[in-house]
Amino acid sequence: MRDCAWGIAMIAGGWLACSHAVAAPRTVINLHDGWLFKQGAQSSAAQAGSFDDSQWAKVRVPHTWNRIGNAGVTRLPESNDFQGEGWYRLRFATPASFRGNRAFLQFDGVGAVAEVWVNGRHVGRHEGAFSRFRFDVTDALQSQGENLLVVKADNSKPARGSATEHVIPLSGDFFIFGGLYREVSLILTRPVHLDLADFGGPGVYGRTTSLTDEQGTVQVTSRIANDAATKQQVVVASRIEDATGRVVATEEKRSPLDARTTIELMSNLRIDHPRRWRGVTDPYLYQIVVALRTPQGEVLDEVSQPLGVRTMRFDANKGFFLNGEHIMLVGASMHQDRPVKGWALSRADRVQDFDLLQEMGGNAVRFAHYQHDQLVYELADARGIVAWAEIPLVNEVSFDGAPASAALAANAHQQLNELIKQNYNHPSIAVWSIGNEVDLRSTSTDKPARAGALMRSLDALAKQLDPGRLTTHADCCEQTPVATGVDAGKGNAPKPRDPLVGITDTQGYNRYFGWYYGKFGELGPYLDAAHARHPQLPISVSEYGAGSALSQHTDNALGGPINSHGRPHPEEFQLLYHEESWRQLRNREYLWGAFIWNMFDFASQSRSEGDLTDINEKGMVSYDRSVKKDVFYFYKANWSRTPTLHLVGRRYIDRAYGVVDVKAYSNAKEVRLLVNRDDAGTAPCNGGICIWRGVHLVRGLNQLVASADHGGAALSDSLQWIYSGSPSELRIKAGDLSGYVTAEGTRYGSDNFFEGGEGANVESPDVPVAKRRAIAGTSTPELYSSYRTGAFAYDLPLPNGTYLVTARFVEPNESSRGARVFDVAANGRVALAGVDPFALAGGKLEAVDRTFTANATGGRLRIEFRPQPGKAAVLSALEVMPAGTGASNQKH
Ligand code: GCB
Repeated sequence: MRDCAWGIAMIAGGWLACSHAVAAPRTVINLHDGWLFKQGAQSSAAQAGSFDDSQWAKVRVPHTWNRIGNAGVTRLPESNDFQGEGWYRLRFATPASFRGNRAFLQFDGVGAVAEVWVNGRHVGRHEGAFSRFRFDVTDALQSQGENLLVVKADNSKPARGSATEHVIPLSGDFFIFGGLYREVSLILTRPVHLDLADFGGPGVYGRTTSLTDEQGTVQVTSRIANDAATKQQVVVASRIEDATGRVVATEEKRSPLDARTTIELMSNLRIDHPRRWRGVTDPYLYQIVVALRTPQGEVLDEVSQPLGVRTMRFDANKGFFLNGEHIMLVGASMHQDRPVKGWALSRADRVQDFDLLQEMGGNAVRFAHYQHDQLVYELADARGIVAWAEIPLVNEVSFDGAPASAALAANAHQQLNELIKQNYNHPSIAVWSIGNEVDLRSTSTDKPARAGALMRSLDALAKQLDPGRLTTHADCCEQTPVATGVDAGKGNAPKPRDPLVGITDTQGYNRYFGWYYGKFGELGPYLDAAHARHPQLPISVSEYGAGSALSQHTDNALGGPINSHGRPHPEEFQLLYHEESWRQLRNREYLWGAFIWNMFDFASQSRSEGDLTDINEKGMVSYDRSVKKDVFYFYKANWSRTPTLHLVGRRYIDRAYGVVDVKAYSNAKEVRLLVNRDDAGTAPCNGGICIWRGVHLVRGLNQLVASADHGGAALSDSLQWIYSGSPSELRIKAGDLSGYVTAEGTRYGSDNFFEGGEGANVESPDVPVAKRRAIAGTSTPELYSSYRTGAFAYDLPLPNGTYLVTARFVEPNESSRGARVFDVAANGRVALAGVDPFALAGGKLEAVDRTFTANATGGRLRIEFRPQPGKAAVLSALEVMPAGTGASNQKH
């Protein structure tokens, strides 16, 4: 297929032009410019020529009217989350080369339902926001002169009675942008041409049917359409070209074509000593070229498609094999959006996304949760990135838990047909995914999930369309209790949920231990149990991830509970999550892949998290791609072969504590650290992590420089931190990831230096602010809003000397004296005996402080909280100041 050069589609007077328009057998004219746009429903008059569009906005396609996702904790006024109709009108001239030819309009993606009129005539409707579709407009076009193209795009929120009622996805954790957000083009062909009406596919489909080092056989199926009113003779010349354009295999067939028919013709082409597509090692591509000619030799049409010859195999115990060689697929999922532009991305945007994935060392990508632009599959082919392609069957198959309606099932089938037909030839694609978390909705409502029948029919369709690839699906909920809390409250019986794991050939598990539920360490054992439950099923981790806000930091990511659906989301928590998760994934050889959720922060209207609004911030890279988060370098150190050294803590500059653990991510064996030019020692790097414990900062600016030798390459990295505290003072907000600054400017750091116990909040973040119980007896209730509980100790780094230690308590839960009693010991000697916060304060949720004196020796002061048997100590904050500086306010 030959395209017009980009950007030359319009010339003066609105006539379309193309650099080689007339000579080529097929002409593709991009319709970028000259569009008029209006948001909101219009009368049907807008379909016709006489309609007054003089007030409509001039736009360029790709275009979306939506604008979602911004920095800050409130939605900016420039946001536009309108979901409904948007209308586009374009006047364009019939190209001179149209005469005697066929014309098709091609839309690469319209969010979400498109209705199209040409010169007032309705030419088609397409449901689904992600796939390419074409309409034959030959009869609607003027033979010469001006045409009017009108498109209604509708991204109404799916609901009963809405335009998207039966269009997948019914819901999802991503925004469906409205509009002509991918390319629109006009294609002119001869009446005999490769089929353009095959679910938006290229009409040419190649499949490697046998492959050895000596020879590969490629079966090429061509669909040939004769739109003429008379029978035609056609010569179908198929060839394979190598990457230099040299022809390595050919076959010609001659066939009669009845009037107005489409036929399928199969050719078998053999490549001697084929060079394989080897993923990132050698993503070698051939091209399949199919030319249609008249018996006299005139070329009628020609289509080129990528070909990569390779074998892919999934083994339930040993993972993934490319051309017989084992590789663990590691990478991330991607959505398709950016700030301001939304889904209307440029080629350069997509290239940058691949550059970033590859810089991080990814060899695989999950294109979630829907069909992406053709360009990204081409990039995956060209870069050797193994891809997971998917249809947008997400969360549920109906609004009420019933099986999918016939209309929704038909739409899911249509979108799967489109995904597979349009992307069949991309060697990078390893699996077709027929859904994501299809029964998720049932876990949070009292509805059943009857997705089994639809999933089975989709699986069968995928196999029928493409016997050469396996299917997959990303599971959320195998073993999740049914409708926890909902049914329990209502006393209803649990609602049934169809088992989904095992329907597809391979399985993905979306699991978030340590983020949404459970503990980091449960991931590996969970997967082992899943593997044991399904010993024949090749499994992957299709999602794992944690959010991170670039302006939110903590000194110890284990210091308090994470509020996964809210704020804050300290960047350091994301680091710990991934360090711990990857540790469990990397050696589980039965896993065929692990996909981080997500490569980039992305728009999701349901999110108010971290320091952002309408953004899911689990990305390795920020929404605008300007910041590679520290976690990016953790994976780079582990996955990529590029010598890597990165000091962690780039954005946590204003440090709360003067004694810190410094961390670097590197694939060097060891790294040396200088702090303010002083040697802080050489740390070994295990699993990409190099740590220097207990590094002392000076007051003011600190310069940290790390350096390493990586196979002869000298690596270095540096960062600057500021410390404005005093080394002989420590203030810690216990059980909290954020810390706290009083109105007077006294800073309590996040929980740190602790051993044992667990951080908790007095009120769970799920409790609405208005309903939270107040903490009395203090002017700084916020300081008492969290606590450490259990049996625990603090090992405080302090210069030798005598200190006043103030422990701040609140009884969060117990409602009687004696329910919680503990001693506080300093350096092994009891300093406070029989602390009972309820008794001391005279009630629950009353702040109470106790101060005592203790000595630091050998640079440390150890304070232990020792509960009576069967009870748990609590501590909300700890303040340590040199004795003689005056005790802080003591409550009660
Ligand atoms: C999931 C979903 C994905 C969400 C993600 C999250 O399991 O498949 O669409 O965005 O979790 O961040 O919660």
